[in-house]
Amino acid sequence: MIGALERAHTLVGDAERIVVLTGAGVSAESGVPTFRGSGGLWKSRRPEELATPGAFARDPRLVWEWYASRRTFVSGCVPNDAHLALARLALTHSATTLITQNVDGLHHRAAEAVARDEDPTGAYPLEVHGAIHRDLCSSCGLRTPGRLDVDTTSAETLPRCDMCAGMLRPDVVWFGEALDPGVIGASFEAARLADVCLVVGTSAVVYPAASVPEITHQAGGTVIEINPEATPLTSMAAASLRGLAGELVPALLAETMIDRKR
Ligand code: BJW
Ligand code: ZN
Repeated sequence: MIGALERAHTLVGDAERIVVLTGAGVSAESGVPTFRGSGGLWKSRRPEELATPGAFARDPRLVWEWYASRRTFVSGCVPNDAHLALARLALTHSATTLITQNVDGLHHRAAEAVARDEDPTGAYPLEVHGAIHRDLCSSCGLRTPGRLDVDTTSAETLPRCDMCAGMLRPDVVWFGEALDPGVIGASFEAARLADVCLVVGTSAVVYPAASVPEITHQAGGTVIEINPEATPLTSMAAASLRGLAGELVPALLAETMIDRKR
């Protein structure tokens, strides 16, 4: 374990360009449930059954119920030490690209907390799967801030667009839907140029996001993984740190940032 942390520390310390890909595990210690594994189910349904356009077309009330409860829940969660350490890295080391699959907004809030009176935008992540606190009109495509008090009593009470009265949905990317080409394109380009791709708390099974570390690896860069469990990426990782993001990310980056100041 100590060997892997030391190796990862050297790799990050020597890297000029760093890409970070995060998944649900980075927010687990903030209390946000992950998707897969124990506790990753919602009313015994798998994400693949609910996070689809077909599920929304069939039963928008059920899908809204899931998203409204998660939206309310994450609004009460706070960034943990992993989010904060990553925001500090992105603010102090401008050649860092933070990419998240999470829709919970906790990286944004960490950036704002760490930047204080400075500009936080350099630590805002590329959110490849969207944001749960925004709505998207399924008819006209307008994006608007989402409300917390979504009335999921019946299909008739679900939120409607102010502009066209079309049905609103959460502004997230479901299975079978295309990711924003600008956002995933920028992610792939950063991955191609990166010396190191640090992958934190993702099962790395959902594509195209899971291609990010593969692209860095194929382009000659190095992959470092932080996860309590092995993943499909483990075999290509130069260092696999087994443990919790809230402990290992600060342990890795605090030392790295001290070294960078020397
Ligand atoms: C900790 C921890 C702690 C716990 N510290 N770690 C290639 C091959 C096969 C399939 C495909 C392919 N390309 C595309 C597909 C299809 C599909 C896909 O990938 N399917 C696979 C599942 C088989 N992909 C898509 O459909 C994508 N769209 C697409 O490809 O479109 C093509 C297209 C082109 C043009 C026109 C039209 C279409 C879209 C994928 C969208 C995924 N959306 C979701 C829901 C978002 C909204 C919401 O939040 O509800 O995104 S699904 C869900 O999975 C969510 C997550 O972002 C994503 C990834 O999950 P994540 O983050 O990895 O979480 P978990 O739970 O899986 O893992 C947590 C990890 O944390 C675990 O490893 C734990 O061990 C660890 N952990 N505690 C550190 N404290
Ligand atoms: Zn509309």
